[in-house]
Amino acid sequence: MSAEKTLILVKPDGVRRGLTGEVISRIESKGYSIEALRMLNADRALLEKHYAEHAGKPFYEPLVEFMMSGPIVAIVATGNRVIEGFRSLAGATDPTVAAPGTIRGDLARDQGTKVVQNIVHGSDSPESAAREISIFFPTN
Ligand code: DAT
Ligand code: MG
Repeated sequence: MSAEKTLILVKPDGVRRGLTGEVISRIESKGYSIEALRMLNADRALLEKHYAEHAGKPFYEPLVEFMMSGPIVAIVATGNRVIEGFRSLAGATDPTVAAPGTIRGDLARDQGTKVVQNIVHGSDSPESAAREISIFFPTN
């Protein structure tokens, strides 16, 4: 059986703050493998595809703007149950209540912005992982 894959993003706040290495280190320290990695400036069309499930929500436009505010790093990580495992490493969406020990709990906080800035994205199901990987790594 081939190992599961997930799509991880280091968001613009993570890249700006020099936390890309820290995020990669936590992925690798947990024992997952990095299969692909690229830094990019995401455009609106790409982000609208990636965040289609959130279209129409009050934080949608701020989310797209935030994700265009600087470079991001897209990563495909692999390993058994990596989707669930990375979500656990990332912690809760709201960094104020994300558990200490998680990426969001240790490295992020409420910045008073319309959209939550929380360092990382991780796919939440095999279906979203496949869809999101094809958006960021169209040739994989
Ligand atoms: P997650 O990134 O934990 O999967 P999500 O998919 O529900 O969370 O939302 C995508 C991003 O949008 C999330 O990382 C931060 C932001 N966000 C989510 N809910 C929000 C809210 N109620 N207010 C502001 N920003 C929010
Ligand atoms: Mg999500």
